[in-house]
Amino acid sequence: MKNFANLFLFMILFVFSPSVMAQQLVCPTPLIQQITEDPVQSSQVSSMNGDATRISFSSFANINGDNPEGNLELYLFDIPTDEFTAVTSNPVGNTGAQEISESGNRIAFTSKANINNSNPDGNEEVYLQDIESGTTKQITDTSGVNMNNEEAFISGNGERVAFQTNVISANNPEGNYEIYVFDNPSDTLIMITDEPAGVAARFPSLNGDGTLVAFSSNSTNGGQNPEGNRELFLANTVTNSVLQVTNTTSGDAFQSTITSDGSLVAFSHTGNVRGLNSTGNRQLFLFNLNTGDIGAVTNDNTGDSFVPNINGDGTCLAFHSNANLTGGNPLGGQQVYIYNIALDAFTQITTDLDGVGVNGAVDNSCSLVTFTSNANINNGNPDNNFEVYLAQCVDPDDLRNVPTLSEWGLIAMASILGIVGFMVMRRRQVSA
Ligand SMILES: [Ca+2]
Ligand SMILES: [Ca+2]
Ligand SMILES: [Ca+2]
Ligand SMILES: [Ca+2]
Repeated sequence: MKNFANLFLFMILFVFSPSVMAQQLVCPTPLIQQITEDPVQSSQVSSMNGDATRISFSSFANINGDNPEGNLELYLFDIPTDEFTAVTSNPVGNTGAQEISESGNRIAFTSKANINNSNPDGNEEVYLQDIESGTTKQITDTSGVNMNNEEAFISGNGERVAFQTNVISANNPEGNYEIYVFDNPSDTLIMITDEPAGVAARFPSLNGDGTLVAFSSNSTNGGQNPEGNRELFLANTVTNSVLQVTNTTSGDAFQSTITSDGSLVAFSHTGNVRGLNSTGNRQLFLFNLNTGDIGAVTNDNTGDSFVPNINGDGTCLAFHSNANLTGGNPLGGQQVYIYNIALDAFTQITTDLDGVGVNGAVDNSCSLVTFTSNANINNGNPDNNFEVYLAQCVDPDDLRNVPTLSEWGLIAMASILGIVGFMVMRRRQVSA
């Protein structure tokens, strides 16, 4: 089936290649594949490993009959075999925010379910799932009403998990939001932030080995952030130091994402970071740890850009935005984009306006992007619940080695392959 799909992709790209702009990646809308399909129950927050063989996501749907209760469960989708695996299966309690490691060996997630009878109080705990062995390790074991461990983020090698917590403990008597990192080989927790009441450290992200932790905090940082707005910080667990990356007078830092080698940190901020955002839109920036430079990814006053997700190799990043970044989003829909760093070029992945495209993740080839959307993409989601998708793109360099055939012959072949591809894709049903 994948061979047909790839051949179809190849042919379509060839037919359209004369119109390809030199500095743009190619990602025509028909190449978006719908992964989940349910008439009612939504799936959310897909994440993909670096070589694009595995997608993790959470879903209320009863995929493969594993979730008749319709609570939120964690699933794994294997791209080469088109198979779903239920990672969690609980009668009650939602299992949500999750991320698969770049190496694809583990998934970090948070859950309010009573997994292995170890969370009877039902607050949100952090877990580490080993995919090959199927074992689930509980990282936090806490209790307390409205005390939760959230925003689990896994290192590229799957050995460390960062999260935010507002649980009251001896280390955090105020119960403000602090960042911790769990080190799996040593089975220990590392406290990254230690702030007083009123300060919230949030949205952690990790590099490949988990020694660098980026996060957003409104800490005054010993007078270096006197306004107490949310700035981006970068902690190093080897040198035990924390760098304040941004220094703005207003606006806030939100989510960030780090390359495997830790050399680049992409982040979103509404402040005028280094004079690059005078309009105060939510923009994306790239911080180069080696040079100290910060460059603008988006510099656009037509909308806001959210949740950057850089690939491990640091060649491109996925995000969603309601800005009109390529001219293809004049009505301001929430669309998924990828940004190629070397080409300094955006590709708009989604175009539909009857729903949003959000939370993109891109592989190391910059050619496969998973995301979720409630739009009726390719007429496969008329009920407008959230589904998981996989978009396939191709680098323009790949087009140069294509042999020449007549254009009409290609269109005929592409049409035939398209019909086959369509039939195959329609067979990919998520059992209700
Ligand atoms: Ca269930
Ligand atoms: Ca608990
Ligand atoms: Ca504290
Ligand atoms: Ca500041």
